[in-house]
Amino acid sequence: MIINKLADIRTSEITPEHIYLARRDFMRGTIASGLLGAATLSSSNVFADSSYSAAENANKGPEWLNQKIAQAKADQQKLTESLTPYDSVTGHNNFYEFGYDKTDPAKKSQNFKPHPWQVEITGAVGKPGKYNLEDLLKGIDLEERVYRLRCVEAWSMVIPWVGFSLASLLKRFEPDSKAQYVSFVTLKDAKQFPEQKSVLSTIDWPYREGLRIDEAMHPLTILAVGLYGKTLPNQNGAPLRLVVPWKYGFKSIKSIVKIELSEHQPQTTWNQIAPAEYGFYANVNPTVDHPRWTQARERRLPSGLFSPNIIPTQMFNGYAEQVASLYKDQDLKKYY
Ligand SMILES: Nc1nc2c(c(=O)[nH]1)N[C@H]1C(S)=C(S)[C@@H](COP(=O)(O)O)O[C@H]1N2
Ligand SMILES: [Mo]
Repeated sequence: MIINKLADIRTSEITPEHIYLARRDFMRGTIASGLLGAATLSSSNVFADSSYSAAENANKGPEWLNQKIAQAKADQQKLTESLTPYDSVTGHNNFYEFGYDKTDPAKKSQNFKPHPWQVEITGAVGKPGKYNLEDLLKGIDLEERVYRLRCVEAWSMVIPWVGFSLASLLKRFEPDSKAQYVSFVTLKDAKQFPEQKSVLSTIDWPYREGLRIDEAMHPLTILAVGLYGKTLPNQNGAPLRLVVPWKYGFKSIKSIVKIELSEHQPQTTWNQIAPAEYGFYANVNPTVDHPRWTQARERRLPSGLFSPNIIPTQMFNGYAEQVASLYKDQDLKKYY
């Protein structure tokens, strides 16, 4: 199996970002000369890493988005960890609208329609409105961000997102002095999300998340529209999802249709279901355990029976230098 084979490749043997960027430059050339096609790509694929060729077969978004993604600026910060292979990033997901098994999102999201898409921005802003995704992204330059993603269930990945800072978007809507929090809502559509019609579901749909305004405005907080240089696969939250790399994965809400600025802390899905287990803040913290398991360690994917790949969890998921000051007066055991 590809995933197991990739698990054996050591970090020192590959330079993923380098390969990735070189590959992307190659892709740009191909798009420009109109040669894009599976046959051309596989025969000219000089890079051995199969995760990149897997990305070539990704579902293609609309042309305006493909073009924007192809022009994304490369990440300046270099993570030393290997990227998680494309197959794991897109084959092991949490997206409960499609089911509770890790492979359900990939299997059951193939008919999901992320285009056309509208996003409403409302609440404590000077200029509220509802926009087509294409109009929302007008004038916004995309960038690549290679981030760790740490799920509260103690597995993690390293994902090369393509997106833009949430702050750059919010500022255009002119948040006012009452804008202390930002909340996000996923699409509600039982025709497209099989679990939303399930009577047994513990989740009160739609999925909701939220951030404090300083967290939302932090330069590490992005909205992603792609990964691995391609449009976001449906299972990863197409067409637009939040990524907050220093918080547990459940904060990074998928397939967003509404962003609301408010004065009071919003209700969020997992906090509402089990407040003793999932806090509003949900900062990655190896010293505050989940009531039912330790948070001191994580399984970095791909991980198998014989190479579980267990690594220590870092404070704020390794982003302490950038974000610790946001919480300097806060007891992180109380505000978990
Ligand atoms: N709408 C929605 N967003 C969601 C979820 C979900 O079930 N529904 N799961 C969250 C959880 S628990 C995690 S770990 C991440 C997983 O993102 P990934 O599948 O792209 O790795 O998405 C988060 N965003
Ligand atoms: Mo998660």
